Amino acid sequence: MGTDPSRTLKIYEDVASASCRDVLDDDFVAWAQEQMKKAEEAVAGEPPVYSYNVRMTAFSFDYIRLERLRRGKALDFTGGTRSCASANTGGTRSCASGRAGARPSREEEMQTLAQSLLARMDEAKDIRLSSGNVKDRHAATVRAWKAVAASCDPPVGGTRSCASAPPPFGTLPESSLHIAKEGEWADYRDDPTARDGRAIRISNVHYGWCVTFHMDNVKFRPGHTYTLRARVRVEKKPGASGKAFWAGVYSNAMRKGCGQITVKTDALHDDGYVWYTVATWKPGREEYFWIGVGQFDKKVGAAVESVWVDEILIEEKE
Ligand SMILES: [Ca+2]
Repeated sequence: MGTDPSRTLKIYEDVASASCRDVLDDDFVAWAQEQMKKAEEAVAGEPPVYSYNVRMTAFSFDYIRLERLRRGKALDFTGGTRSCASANTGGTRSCASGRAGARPSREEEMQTLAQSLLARMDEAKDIRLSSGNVKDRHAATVRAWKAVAASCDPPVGGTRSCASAPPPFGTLPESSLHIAKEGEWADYRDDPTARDGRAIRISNVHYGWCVTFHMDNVKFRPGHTYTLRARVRVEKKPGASGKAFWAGVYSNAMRKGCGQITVKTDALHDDGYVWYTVATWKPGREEYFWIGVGQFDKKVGAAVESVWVDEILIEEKE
């Protein structure tokens, strides 16, 4: 295991960040989850409080695993650890031999974890995922987990029964994206026209980068070129015209953009979803996707009612 004993885990550290993996790497988390399974078996037949204690101890490790999955982990373009069920783009990538079928798909694992964690929160009644200065994170994370848990018919212990085919490898649903000022700038909504029935609705009160996806957990092939696309629809405002939305990929390390688009209302034929290529770039460190309603004059207001994001798709260019 590659955990660094000299690094201290801080209380507000984001478990899905690259820096947190220096302290608690993926192998350690998998090992700890395995120990918890053994502990659960070991206390079978004991008073209920024993298994309760195991379930609650396991919560932390399952939480880390789910957050890393939800926010992009297992998007591995280097070929080593991708699960078979996710590697379904056009048949050009073969599954690693010996692993096929043995592991649940990324989506199935996320859904099972989300359902299990939410059930434990109901059981314990006093679990908080953040406190104090990041109070919004608790509610936002729970809402995102509920979206993951409900993404198909409930399959805990059973077979997943999605009506539609799994999305292409590299797809990240709206529940993987981060919302700033959730409830004010944007929120998660049901949307029958979204591929999976859910989307993020960005309201028209703020044109900053309301919704982001940090790519710390995506494993890119060094030196290769990738595209990031977003499936977006715009709810027009009658009689208004101007910038509908803008989106891009930004590098915190380089302090510059890696690609950006601005879409104007004139270019929109209707209110339906459209795939937009946001950026084509060679990934580096500390990069993230962002999207917001198009810039507007505060006196005049936005040119649209809202902007909806169904999912994003990261693909390696041949
Ligand atoms: Ca969606």
